[in-house]
Amino acid sequence: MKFYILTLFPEMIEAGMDHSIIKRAVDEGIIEIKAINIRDFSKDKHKRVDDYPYGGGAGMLMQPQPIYDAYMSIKDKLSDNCPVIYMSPQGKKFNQKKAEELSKLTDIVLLCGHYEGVDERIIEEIVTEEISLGDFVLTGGELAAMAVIDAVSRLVPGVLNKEESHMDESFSDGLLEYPQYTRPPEFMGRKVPDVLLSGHHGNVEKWRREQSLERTGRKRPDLLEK
Ligand code: 4G0
Repeated sequence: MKFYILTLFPEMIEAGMDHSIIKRAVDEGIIEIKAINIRDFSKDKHKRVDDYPYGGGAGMLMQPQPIYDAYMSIKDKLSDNCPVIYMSPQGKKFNQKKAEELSKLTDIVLLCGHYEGVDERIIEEIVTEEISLGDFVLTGGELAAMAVIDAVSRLVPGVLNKEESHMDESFSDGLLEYPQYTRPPEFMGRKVPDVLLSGHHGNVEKWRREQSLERTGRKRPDLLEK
């Protein structure tokens, strides 16, 4: 699976994806992450990529031409159905189901905006969908794009090893994870629940199910209503 990121800060993507599980997946050739610097496609003598909005108003916008040319520089390599995802607070809310859907594709393009976003004609011309992490504003789309790349990559077969991949079931049954404990059996006077030390697998399963339901109801009642 190959991710292409159109960005003004390719070093941010490269640094952010150069650790731990994602780094290992890249090194093993399971996923590929290629950041394309939009500024390289500026035709301005000062390499500018932003300008004032027509009609006035606060802030700057990313101009369409450098983004379009950056996209055209990779277009030949992309699969026919390849989505071009614009990370934006105006997008559809990202979730685990969307991550699963994207993990089945061969190529994904992610467009990262800065300032007040991009010229609307870029959205009309090349963007196929807008995705948001939630109702908050970042200084740029890079952190949001990296969150999507991480969430999608860990679902690609071979990215997680056997120990790492068990963790999933939590969100796939729509409930929050039950509380978990490791050694020592007592920490700061707080004991690990007896049932977990009992060795009775039936009781452990029952306790975990009850805990999942209880904390979903308490912390995320919206998940139970679904
Ligand atoms: C487009 C995504 C992109 C428009 C990107 C900002 C938050 C998210 C950006 C703007 C982002 C998210 C209108 C400020 C870049 N911030 N919630 N910042 N505006 O996923």
